[in-house]
Amino acid sequence: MKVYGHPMSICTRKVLTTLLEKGHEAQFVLVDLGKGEQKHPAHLARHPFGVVPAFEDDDGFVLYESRAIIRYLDRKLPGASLTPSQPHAYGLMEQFIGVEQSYFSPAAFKVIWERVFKPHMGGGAADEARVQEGRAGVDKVFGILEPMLAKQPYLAGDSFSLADVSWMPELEFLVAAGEQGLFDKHPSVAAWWKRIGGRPSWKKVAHG
Ligand SMILES: N[C@@H](CCC(=O)N[C@@H](CS)C(=O)NCC(=O)O)C(=O)O
Repeated sequence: MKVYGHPMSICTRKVLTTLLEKGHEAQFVLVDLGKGEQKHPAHLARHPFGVVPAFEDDDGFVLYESRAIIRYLDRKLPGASLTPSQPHAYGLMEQFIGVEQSYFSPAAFKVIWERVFKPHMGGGAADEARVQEGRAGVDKVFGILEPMLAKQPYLAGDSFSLADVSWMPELEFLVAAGEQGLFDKHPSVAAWWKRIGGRPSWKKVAHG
């Protein structure tokens, strides 16, 4: 198996975490975003939208979109399932993958871009209005998660699932962006992040 991506990419990190959770090794092929390699013809042949990650299975099957890839890996690979079989838990997992994509990620990315990626790329001063907008969006999402995570340890219920995996990269970058205060305001969200962020898979993806 091959993963084409970048180690700092939020979406690539979801795929790498899933592979580690499943105990499976894949070849990592760097697509250097700093050099614009995601727009080169060789990568566009794998991912027509010119972003990362892309994935290639041993039989040559190619897939893109991080959330599709993690569902595929969980279904295909042996090891503990990251998809609950109980219908309510399954529904919650899908709901929170959707919440991450539709509400959390757009808000969190505003903060992460302005505070982490933009300075890293020499993009100049942060747009503080955009940071505030993103912060308000994250605060709203955390406020919705808070009462639920006060009653259950993971997004889908009692067990860790692909839903938790899909939130991990942005949670880590929010802390790196100096937003620990947003977690402190929502103690059950903070406890959940501590629980999932302490998993060996995530520690390896984020810190090597
Ligand atoms: N919906 C896609 C998003 C992919 C995406 O936006 N990837 C970013 C890195 S996390 C990227 O390649 N950015 C480079 C660019 O936009 O040119 C997924 O989940 O895989």
